[in-house]
Amino acid sequence: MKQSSFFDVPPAPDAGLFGYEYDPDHSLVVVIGVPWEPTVSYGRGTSQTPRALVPASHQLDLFDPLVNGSFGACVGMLPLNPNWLELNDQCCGKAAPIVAAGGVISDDLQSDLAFINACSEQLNRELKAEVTALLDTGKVVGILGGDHSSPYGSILAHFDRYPRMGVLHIDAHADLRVAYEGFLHSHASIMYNLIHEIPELSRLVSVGIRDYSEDEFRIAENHPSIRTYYDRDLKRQSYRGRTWDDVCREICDQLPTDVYVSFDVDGLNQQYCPHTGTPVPGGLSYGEAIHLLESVVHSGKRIIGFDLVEVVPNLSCPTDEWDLNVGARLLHKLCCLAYVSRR
Ligand SMILES: [Mn+2]
Repeated sequence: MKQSSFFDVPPAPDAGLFGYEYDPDHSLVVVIGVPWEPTVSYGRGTSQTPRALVPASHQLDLFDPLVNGSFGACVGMLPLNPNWLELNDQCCGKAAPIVAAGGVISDDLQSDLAFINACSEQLNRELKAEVTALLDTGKVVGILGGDHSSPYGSILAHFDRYPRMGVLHIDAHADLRVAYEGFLHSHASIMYNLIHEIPELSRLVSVGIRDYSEDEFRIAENHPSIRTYYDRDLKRQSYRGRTWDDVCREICDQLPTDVYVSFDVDGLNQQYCPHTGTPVPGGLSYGEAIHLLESVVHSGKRIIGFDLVEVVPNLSCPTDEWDLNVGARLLHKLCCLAYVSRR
């Protein structure tokens, strides 16, 4: 199913992401949906997004000035892995009492916790293998979560391919917690796990951070690879007259040439993600986030891979597509920038 270039006809309701189907010969940018949220600690629903965002993406106009063309036929999303859907359902059922216990794991919860941790490791292993195979054929790969634990295997696969890469991490949260609530691969632990699994990671630049523990603050301040742009500092600089463009130049200067973008939608102000699971006041505007991402490419760096996580549809009112609309636009922009980076 192709979007028509000549008529303003929307894609069929069952068409793929942005109206296109995955085609191994023509899809240069491949999106993998990871419907995963066992470790979500507050509002749920992000595992629905890989399925729900696809029809919402049909609303977009696909012209992008950076691509200088209608960008869509080069993107394809793989069918959702039915085993991951099944594993997520099993794990979410077992996780609920653990989350409710606030991480105080009684003996009768230990086996369920071990099961969830094993499933997280299975997902990471399988995703890493799948992404590695796609990178081997020259594809650019983006992950659509799911919670912020879902892209872990993909980040590891990208590091194997691009060992000098740095990570640009947009988020309200530092995600430097150690096994939050007992989950080794918690959505709140992904950056902690990353810097420990890859001590040679050259740079982790986190932007928009405004909800973090003292331990996370100490880790961020003391780790030689981490640079954190706290939301309160960004706001103060803005109030004192520093331009966002100037801040973006500084952030880009902190990054190596190869940049992996990990974008938690709650890094944005909640007006752009009203149903995300762990909202925090403050955050980037949509325009600031887009300018930052475009600045990475304009500064001569390459976005070599990405993930978009923690987008949550309005489950109580499915006709309200705002969260998905914003998510689809962010995903499209990330696909465009990764595609432009590839040339
Ligand atoms: Mn977050």
